[in-house]
Amino acid sequence: MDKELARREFMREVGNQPFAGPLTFFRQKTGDGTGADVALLGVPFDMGTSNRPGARFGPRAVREQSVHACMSEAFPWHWFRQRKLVDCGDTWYFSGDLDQALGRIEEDARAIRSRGARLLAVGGDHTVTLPLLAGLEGVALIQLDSHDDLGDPFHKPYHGSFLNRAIAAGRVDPTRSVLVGRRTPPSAPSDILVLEADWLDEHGPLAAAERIRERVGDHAAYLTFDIDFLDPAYAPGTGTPVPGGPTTAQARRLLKALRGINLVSADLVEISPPYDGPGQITALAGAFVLAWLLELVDPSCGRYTPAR
Ligand SMILES: [Mn+2]
Repeated sequence: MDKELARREFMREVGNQPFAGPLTFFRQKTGDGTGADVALLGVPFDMGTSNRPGARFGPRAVREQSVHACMSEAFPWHWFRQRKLVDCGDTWYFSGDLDQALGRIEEDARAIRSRGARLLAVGGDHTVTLPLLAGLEGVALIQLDSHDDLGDPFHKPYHGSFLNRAIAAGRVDPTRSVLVGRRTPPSAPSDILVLEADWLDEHGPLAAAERIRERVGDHAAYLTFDIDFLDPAYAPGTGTPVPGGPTTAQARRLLKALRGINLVSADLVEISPPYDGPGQITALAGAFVLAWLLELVDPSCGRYTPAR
């Protein structure tokens, strides 16, 4: 292949034209997760939303904005050429069938994990974290969220009760778990360490990361990033926005400071594109959060230095 052709091939691969071409997460190839280091899965589900719906459009919107995270050679995504990342598409279910949807999400999560890939999922409302935890036992949950999601477990599953159910099912160990960013009333007592949004504002993202590290240690951890963790000024396109939260920059510092924790899986939830602002700022923030999560979920990522 001559040099010019090789250059064009590379540019096509990394998505040099963010406005053109088919959409996958970070322009990566599609697959079922076999042979992949990290598998990305879209979960277009919003039947569990208590307020503004629309999170079913989240995975597509994040795919669209993710092209900005890999559009130039200057961006540190050379990593993508060393590690295998695949887009596993979206969980399929018959629209309107809650039980089938939860079952299918769980099947997809189990299948991807059985193929040896680390699962990184994009919702969907927060209900999806419960089935996404399938196959994991007693993980330390790191939840970045303006709500505690410990709501009434006696109704059908919805986005405000995923955590109660995950603890009851033994998938999450509350004594190793941390919630950061809450600025709504507690729903129920629990053993989870809560770093309120006011605490985060006062002490900053690096102190929060330190508390998380102390709490989680070397234990297998799962990080769930509810986009409503961010202040609605930075992420208006979400189901239940709550002002008084951190900036995207603070979220970035927090996530970068968690490098080295034993993160076995993660998700990004609650992006509702119909409520997004000009420039699709919520989905754009989400795409970059996803990229930062990718660095945490794949432990080799931070150690790779581009050869140039
Ligand atoms: Mn939530």
